[in-house]
Amino acid sequence: MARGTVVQKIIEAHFVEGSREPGKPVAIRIDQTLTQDATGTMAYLELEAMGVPKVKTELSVSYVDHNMMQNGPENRNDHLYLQSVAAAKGVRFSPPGNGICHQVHLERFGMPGRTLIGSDSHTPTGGGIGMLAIGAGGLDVALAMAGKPFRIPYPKVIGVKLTGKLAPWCAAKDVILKLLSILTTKGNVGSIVEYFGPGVATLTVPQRATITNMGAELGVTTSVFPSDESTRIFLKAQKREQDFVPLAADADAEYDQVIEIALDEIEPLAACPSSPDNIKTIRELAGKKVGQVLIGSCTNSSYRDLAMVAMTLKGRKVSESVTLSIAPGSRQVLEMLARNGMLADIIAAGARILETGCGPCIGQGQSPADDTITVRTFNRNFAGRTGTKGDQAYLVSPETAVAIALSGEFTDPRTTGIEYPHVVEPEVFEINDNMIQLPGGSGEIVRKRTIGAPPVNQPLPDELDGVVVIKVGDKITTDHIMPAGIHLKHRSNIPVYAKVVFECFNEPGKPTFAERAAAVRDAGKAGVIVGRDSYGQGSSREHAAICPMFLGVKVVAALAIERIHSANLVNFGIVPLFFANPADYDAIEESDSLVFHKLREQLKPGETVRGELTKADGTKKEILFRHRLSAEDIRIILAGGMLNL
Ligand code: MIC
Ligand code: SF4
Repeated sequence: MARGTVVQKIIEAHFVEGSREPGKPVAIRIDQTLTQDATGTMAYLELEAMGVPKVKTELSVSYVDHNMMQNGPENRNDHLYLQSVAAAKGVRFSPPGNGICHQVHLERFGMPGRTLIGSDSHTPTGGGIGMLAIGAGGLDVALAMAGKPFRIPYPKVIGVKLTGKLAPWCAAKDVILKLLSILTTKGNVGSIVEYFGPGVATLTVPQRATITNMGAELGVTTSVFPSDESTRIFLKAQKREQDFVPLAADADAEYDQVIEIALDEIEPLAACPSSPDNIKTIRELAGKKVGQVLIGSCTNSSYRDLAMVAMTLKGRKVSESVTLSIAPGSRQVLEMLARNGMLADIIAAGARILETGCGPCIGQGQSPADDTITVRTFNRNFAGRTGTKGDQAYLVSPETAVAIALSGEFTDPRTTGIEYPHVVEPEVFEINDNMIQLPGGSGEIVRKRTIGAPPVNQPLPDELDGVVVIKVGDKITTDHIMPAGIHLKHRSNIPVYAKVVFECFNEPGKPTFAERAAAVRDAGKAGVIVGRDSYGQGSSREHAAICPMFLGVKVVAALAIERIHSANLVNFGIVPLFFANPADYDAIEESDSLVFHKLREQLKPGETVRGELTKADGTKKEILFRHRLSAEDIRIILAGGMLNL
């Protein structure tokens, strides 16, 4: 078992109760929370439903960065609700235009040694500054704001030892892509990645943050770097040196597993369609034509990244066969580029400048043409996430992206003949918090027509008469379950948003998933979803639990379910079960009946659950399920979800 690690030290300093045995739940005190608008409306509606007058955390910040297209009034209605509820509840508010939550939080609020939970799966970005920063569902974030501790499985710690130094044109992004090629997106649930070794000192905080950000794709609880001289320099440049504390693993620290990565052997890589762990070298892809290049997102839009892009573009021209669009991560980054002239170099080269925010990363505009390769500095390339069906999205570093933008095809940036720009990190960043709204004011909450209430579930029935509404395969992401893009604006309106659950699996001329599930519900039965490996990967969106719940789903049965999604299911009263015998996955088909007798009694920590499968032809089979529910989880599920408690 790991000892003497940074992870262990932060957990000890925040330990409330629970176990120190890997896999068993431990409750930790949460110092800071963050929310973004697409998950935040539900989180604050839930906080209101809990009757919490003021947040109890050291710091809570509400960001608007996802839903900024404002096609119709919905987005702005959300912003106004968020702004007013933040003021009333003691939460700081970062309005649209101020930047992506993770980038702004790193710049202005992150503190080494502190705990942070955020209603966004890329909250681990804060690990770059030495925080234990974890993504969670909105309800868990609301509970943390209410002063409740947060439960995680006591982690296994995967130590990643970094040696050497990155060569020119090889980037922090390539380091995390390399790690994804080793650990993949599956099978890491319950672990935390901790970086150590002499290579750590060669990376700046924004580079570390790129690595911890995309660590989310590993499916781990979070990733963390020590806090050292680089951290102090970054905080000083943000005029926050007082927030610095050093934090390092003991010299004789032990990890549960150690992976060594030699930074000097890292080369430019890409995650190929349509999974962040489908890794190839850019050398292998060289010459392939590209139609679109996008630079930005919470992974790669720091000052360093965009300054490097600007210096490479200076005096050159974007290839006529691509469009290059750039979304700076924060207003701080954009303002600095504007003041030092780099923005002009970017514009002169032919790039399209987008608003600071998530933008195309979550399918808000800039969908690629049919049959076109799109290359992005983002962290996710799940099928259809770009907004184009059948898309071919590749994920790369800004170094590789800018080389491709100039040539119009996959190009190893080391082969362009361009001298690698040496970006000098600013001694002092442009500090301008004038848009961060502090709590206070009249306390009046603005609630327009499109702001709904969080739906409430019924307690779990004892006889659960289930019907399999859908059976899906491996690696179903929350983007499959609850599409974002053009549907994102309905996040605060569950009856409308629920219509598109599993939209990508709907077939023309047949009833949609939503229609089938609602028919089962209206017949007084319970919906069952059957998944295979790694069900619920990706985002933290609790809508992937709330909307199925609204449609009457009571059970998700799979071979494996990812951490955040599983917690969201519990929070909304849906039972996450695992096939005890994986072959039973093959025995089940859509429309089969799956009945659980005395389910309330059957659900005990560590005990098997029996279900009775009846096929269309009347044949019956007993199916055994396992679960990993704690006594507390079971209490929540029996009540029909956390809000009922
Ligand atoms: C994402 O990157 O998928 C998102 C959009 O940021 C989500 C949150 C959401 O669905 O609102 C995430 O990563 O948690
Ligand atoms: Fe926004 Fe994309 Fe980051 Fe999610 S991954 S927070 S959509 S920039």
